[in-house]
Amino acid sequence: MQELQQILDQALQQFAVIGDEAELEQVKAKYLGKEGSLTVLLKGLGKLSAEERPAAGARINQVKQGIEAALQQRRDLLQQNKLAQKLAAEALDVTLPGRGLGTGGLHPVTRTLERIEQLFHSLGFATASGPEIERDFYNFTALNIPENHPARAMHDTFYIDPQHVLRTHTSPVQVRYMEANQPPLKIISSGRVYRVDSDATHSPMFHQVEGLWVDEEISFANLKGVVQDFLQRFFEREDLTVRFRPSFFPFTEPSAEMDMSWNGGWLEIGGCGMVHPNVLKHVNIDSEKYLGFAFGLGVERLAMLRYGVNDLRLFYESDLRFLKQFN
Ligand code: 2NL
Repeated sequence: MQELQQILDQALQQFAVIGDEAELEQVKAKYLGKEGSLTVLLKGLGKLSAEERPAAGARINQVKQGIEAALQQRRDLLQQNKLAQKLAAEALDVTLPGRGLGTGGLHPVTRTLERIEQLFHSLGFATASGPEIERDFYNFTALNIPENHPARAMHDTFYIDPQHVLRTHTSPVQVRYMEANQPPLKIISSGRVYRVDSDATHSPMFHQVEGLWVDEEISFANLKGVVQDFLQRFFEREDLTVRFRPSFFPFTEPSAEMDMSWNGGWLEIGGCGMVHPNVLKHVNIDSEKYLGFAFGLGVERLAMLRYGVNDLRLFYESDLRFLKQFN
């Protein structure tokens, strides 16, 4: 029984220096495994006399319990240490300064649209808006572009179904507004428009702003004054002038292309004209009593000129290196 005490002492000593859980389980086998020293002693009980057997058995079991208790204690300790290490490694320093949130910013085309609207509001224009999926009637027919007119093909329109298109200009918004309101009307409509077209200077989706002023005495002179005033303010150039060249649009008569002075030359900036009497008739406005002017400007074009961007596609590539420069 001297031997039992030695086994217990040895086991406790060995357990006390083991730092690894797997190793601990291996060492356990040395005592409690199939060939373990305690197991061997237990098996040997059979050789003892019936009188000796109960006391010896009790002693061996006592030592066995001692070893198992020491083993469990060591296991708990190793697990505690492991947890403590993990917590230390993953500790958060709550006193560190935050990383901050990205503040984001407005797209240059959105900024340009907001600037355009603000300037026209200051000139007394209200804003009208309408659907991007538009009925054939509002996009074409009401604008004096009849069935089978080449303009419908000219626009290279995205058709939703035979009666509905992605609007090819913002004019249908103004048609709807004229339908619902009586003159005097002084509005702009701006937003996305769509045409089947894609290269360095054309995107299948782009933005337009159109203006419309309908009243009893409205002239080309008013039109030129409004457009020039707007462009001067938009580009912050008081010396900027506007030039009209005769042109054709089905929805205006007479019609003109608008150029503005730029670096000693002229730059085409949009189109305009006096609202065609047929357009007024479609919305039940008395074309004998009222007349109006209308114009259209390309928003991307204005943004490119103002910001010095040379490729339209940059606006639609979502490259933050480009977009961040505007905020
Ligand atoms: C361009 C040309 C233009 C209009 C748009 C218009 C709208 C109504 C009636 C008559 Cl409701 N006209 N809009 C008129 C002339 C030209 O846009 O080059 N846009 C970028």
